[in-house]
Amino acid sequence: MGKGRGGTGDRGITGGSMKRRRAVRSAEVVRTSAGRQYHIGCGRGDVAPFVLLCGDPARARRCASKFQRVRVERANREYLTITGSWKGIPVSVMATGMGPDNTEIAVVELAQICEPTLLRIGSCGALQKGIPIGSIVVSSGAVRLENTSTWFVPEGYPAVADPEAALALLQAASDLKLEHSFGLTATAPGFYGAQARDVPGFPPRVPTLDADLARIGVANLEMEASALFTLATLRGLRAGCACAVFANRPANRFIEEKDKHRAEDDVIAVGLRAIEVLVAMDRARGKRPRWLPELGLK
Ligand code: R1P
Ligand code: URA
Repeated sequence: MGKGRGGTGDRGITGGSMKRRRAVRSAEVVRTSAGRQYHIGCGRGDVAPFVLLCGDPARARRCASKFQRVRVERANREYLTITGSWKGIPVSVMATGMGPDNTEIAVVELAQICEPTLLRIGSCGALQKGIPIGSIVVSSGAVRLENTSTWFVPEGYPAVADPEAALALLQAASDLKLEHSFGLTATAPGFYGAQARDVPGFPPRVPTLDADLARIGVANLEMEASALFTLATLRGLRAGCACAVFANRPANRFIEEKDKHRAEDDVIAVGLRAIEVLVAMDRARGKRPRWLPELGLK
């Protein structure tokens, strides 16, 4: 049967004897003997229907410290997943490590065990002079500067945020009275060359990239959103992204150490409040396929 697609998964018969039944692991959807996904180390029941994603495991722990109850903690490689509840809503936070390739693994493996809404609570560099360090950028979509997503869809395929997720993040930032912007993100496959940083000894091949993106109205640069949006759209999952601004590229400024935790707490608060808003949208929607403004929040 070709490469095993459409088969019964990762169990089979080896050795030609019906009596000698042994587990055979598929090389396509790889699970551990305990039935957990190979990289994220999570199995069915470990992850809540709402998952906050970030690169940094320390931010995931900071987020989980706000949960009322922690039920599951899984750590494998750079992936750290903590599941608990917040205001009575089951929630997970997952650190994926940095980059679109890590995000691909997270989204694909999560989708094997649940149908989550995925909200990235990241950090970014602002490309526009008027977007201050410490503020929040909510993504409407993302320019696919990375090529992880290109192994699934052609180059013209748009990486767009789910409208409910984007609206919930905007509502959250507004409810929390945080300075925020809404716009296009660009997702780079690196922090230095791919974001046109001028580092001695490592000149970027396209030194004008940041200014070029700014000129066409892109708000911010980070390293995960377009892979998240593309794969979520492909699989029919809701995904959104809010980032705390750590750099302002036109001003050549990076966030002070003393201000970083406050900015992280802000983006965590936006993610958690957005989940509350999404729960209210889902309640108002009932069995309708999607939420509309006329339904309000319940
Ligand atoms: C680079 O410093 C990292 O920070 C941003 C980038 O996307 C990249 O992962 O996001 P996180 O703060 O979520 O890791
Ligand atoms: N994360 C990025 O990817 N770029 C920045 O400039 C800041 C945070």
